[in-house]
Parts: sequence; structure tokens; C-alpha cells
Amino acid sequence: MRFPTEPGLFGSGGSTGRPGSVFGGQANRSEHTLYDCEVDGDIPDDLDGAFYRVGPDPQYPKPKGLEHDIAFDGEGHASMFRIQNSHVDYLSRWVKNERWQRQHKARKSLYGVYRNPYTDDPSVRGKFRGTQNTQVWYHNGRILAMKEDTLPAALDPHTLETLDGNYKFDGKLKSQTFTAHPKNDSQTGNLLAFGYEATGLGTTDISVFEIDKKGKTIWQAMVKAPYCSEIHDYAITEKHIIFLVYPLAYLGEELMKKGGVHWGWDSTRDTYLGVMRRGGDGKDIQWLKGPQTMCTHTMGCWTDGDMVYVDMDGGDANQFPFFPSPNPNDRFDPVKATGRVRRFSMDASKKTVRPFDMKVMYGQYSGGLARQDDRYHTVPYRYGFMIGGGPGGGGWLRFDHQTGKVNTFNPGPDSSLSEMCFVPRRKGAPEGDGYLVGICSRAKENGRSDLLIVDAQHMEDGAVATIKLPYRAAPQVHGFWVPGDQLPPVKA
Ligand code: V55
Ligand code: FE
Repeated sequence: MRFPTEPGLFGSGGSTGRPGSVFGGQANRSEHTLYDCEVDGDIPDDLDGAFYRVGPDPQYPKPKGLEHDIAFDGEGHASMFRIQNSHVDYLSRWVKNERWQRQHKARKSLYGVYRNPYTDDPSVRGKFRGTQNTQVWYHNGRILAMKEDTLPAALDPHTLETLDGNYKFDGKLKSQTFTAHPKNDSQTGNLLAFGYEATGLGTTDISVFEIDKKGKTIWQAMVKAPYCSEIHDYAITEKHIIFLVYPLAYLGEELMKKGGVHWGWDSTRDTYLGVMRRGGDGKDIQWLKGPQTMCTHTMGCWTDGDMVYVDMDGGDANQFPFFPSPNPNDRFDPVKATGRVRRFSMDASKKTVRPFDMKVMYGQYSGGLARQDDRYHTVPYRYGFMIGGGPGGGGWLRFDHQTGKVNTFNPGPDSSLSEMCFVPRRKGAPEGDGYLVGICSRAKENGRSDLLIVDAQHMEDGAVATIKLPYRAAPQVHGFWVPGDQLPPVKA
């Protein structure tokens, strides 16, 4: 099997990876099982749970003429670190959905480019083409692997075997898609999510829904976006649901038929925040215009009376240079692309047309992949996390919105971090009291990976434990922590 070696081409370098390729040459392709990883330092005795990750991992090089496809189209590869009694097992498995199975049988790529079914091999026209490669979540005894253009895949939480490559919950959802960024209701533990392009390719329908802990759809509504755009994440408070529509837009059927890219940055379009009440029929949605931005991840959000606040990381313009622009004036601008913490606020009460407000916070710090203590989705929160850099150097950043103070964990030279996940120190620990877990790859060791455990309240002290893999970890976009007491019993 031969992958293109030119940096930037799909899967460049294959399993060996190449410096400079997208996702740091993290194409991996190999499933791993490693019992009892080597550990430096001390894993806290009572730390019990599993850290799940997923990322795009090209199963096969693209057919001739489609090598330009972007890294986002790599097949989903899930992995986990199970931590218990100071022991750690590592496991990685492909998301074996219908697309993976078909290609596995054919021993070649059958699907064309990212989110363009017109480029598929005739043998798979109209077939399931999803790659659940963006985020993992735990729900009702299953790990969900998710990509925003399809329904999730359901995986076994202990073995990562694919239980259902196109998981439909109770079969009641009206949406054909499911975001990679669902939320947990901090009061009920229900799963909150949405799907955009919910009724088909290029549609402006957004389906928004709530699923209870047993997988039952207990609420859903369908709303219309002002135009079809990438809605990568959203925000949901105790009372409101908020969608950010930015000008990374669907450029139309004609372009798709010519083999074009699903998205293009079109700055002639407006930026909107859509705000609606939870639990209604969606008819109350208001689309408020505001300054141009592109924000991909929600750090936190809350409702205070009629005011709604949403913190996200993002830039003033396109952050994804691999999505071209239809306008010559819209060339990718790395300065405008720089991500910072932004606080959006809007008055959800008034019925008059008015803009939303956006202000940049912590202006000296830049980065992306914002997270929070996941127990605080939907409610006021104090601590936000991001990967990036600032006056304290580069690394994992913790923002304390109460004091305005920023702490930094720096991994040292020749080391690069993936997104971290916050782990409560124990059940019921106060917000922010716990650990940050995440992957660190060592450039001078051919990208070999460590899983780091950092005390979230002593980030400058370095990792309390370093879990050493003898190889590069499977690729990752996002990761998710599941406390051990929530996992189902291991089957005998
Ligand atoms: C993102 C990632 C995707 C995607 C859309 O990080 C957005 C943002 C890995 O796939 O399809
Ligand atoms: Fe994301």
C-alpha cells in the first residue's frame, strides 16, 4: 500500500507519518492492545476511569486525482486509556462502520473526498459514507464516536468494538446528522445534541433534541438556519439553545458535482447567533447579526435572567486554510485566524432586531480546542481550558473567569500536546478540582506519545504521572473522560 509522501496530501506518509503533514503525521492505521503501560511518577491511587479519544486515520490512500482530500476525511480510529488501581491499559480500534467494512473488503478507498458523495466510486453511490472521527462521548452504556455529517457509531466501552456503525438511538430522531459536540445536562444527565444539514446535503434544517439516560428521545424541534454553514459546536444553557452561524458556507450542488469541497469561506455572508428556548417548538428562534468571526468550540455558557452568555474560542475569520474561498479578497489570513477566548452576549427577551455583542477576553492568550469541567455544561462556570500559548509559554491553559488569572502547563522542549480533558479529583469534587489528562507527543522520538496527568490546581509543577506508550498514540481530535463508576460491568 502506498500513500503519497508529499506533506498536505491525504494520509501523507501513511503509518510512518511525516513531519509537516496535517495532524502532525499522525496517520497510524494500526490497532493496539497494551496491558500495563509503563508509568513515570505516581498515578493518584483513587483515579478510576477511562480516557477515550478519536481522530481521523486514513484507512487507504485516496484514488488517483483525489489525493488532495483533507485530513478531516480520515476514517475514525478510537482509543482509550483505562486507569484503575494505578494500572493503565491502552487500546485502539478503528470505528468499523459500513464504509470501513466495504473498504476493508475491497482493500482500497472507495469513497471520494470530504463530504462530497458525488466523488464516490459507483459501487458505493448512495451508501453510508460516514467517518465518525471527531469526538467520543459516553451514553447509556455505549461510547459514541461522532462526526457532524452522520449519526454516531456505538462502541463497546471496554473493547472499543463497533456495536453499531450507524446508531439511531430509539429510532425517533428526525435528524440524519448528529453533532460531534453534544452536551450533558448538568441537572438530569440527559444527552443534549443537534444536527445541521439535518434533512440532507446542503439543507438549512437544524434538528435539536434531548435524549434521556436510557436512550429515549424526549424532545426534538426543527429550525431553519439563515444559510447552510458549518455549525461545529453549539451552546445550551438551562433555558436557551444557541447556534453560531459563521461564513464557512456550503457553496452549492453545482460545485459539489464538479468534485469541489463542501465548505468555502465567504465573507460576504453575515455572522449570526441563533437563540431559542429549550423545550419549545423552535418557532421562537431569533437570528441576531454581529461582528464576523469563526469560533469552533464552546468553553461554557449560561443564562442570567434574559441575558445569555456563550464563551467560545475563535478568530476574526476563517481558521481552516484547507477550505478555500470563492472570493479573491478572502484569502486565508493567519492573523485573523488566530483563536482567542470570545464572550458572546445577547438579550433573549426582546423581539426587536438588534445585534449580538462579542468581546475578546485574555487578549494575550491564543489557541483553540476550548474545554471546561464537563459537569458544568448548561450552567454558570468558573474555569475554562484551552490549548495554546501566552505570556506563560505554550501548553495547556486554564482561565479563571473569577480572578482573570491564567495558569499554564508547559510540556517542555520538542513536545506537542493534544487537547486535554478535565477529570474531577473524585466524585462530587468542586469545579476545577482535579486533573488534566491528555496526550503529549515527543518530536525527537519519532512522535512517541505519553499520556500526561497534570494536577489542574498545580499546572506549573509539571505532570504528576507520565504514562508511556512505546509508539505514537492513535490520532485524536477530541477526547472524553468517563468515571469508572459510570462504566458498565465488564462482561465475563
Ligand atoms: C472539525 C473536524 C472535523 C470536521 C469538521 O475540528 C470540523 C473541527 C475531524 O473532522 O469534519
Ligand atoms: Fe471539535
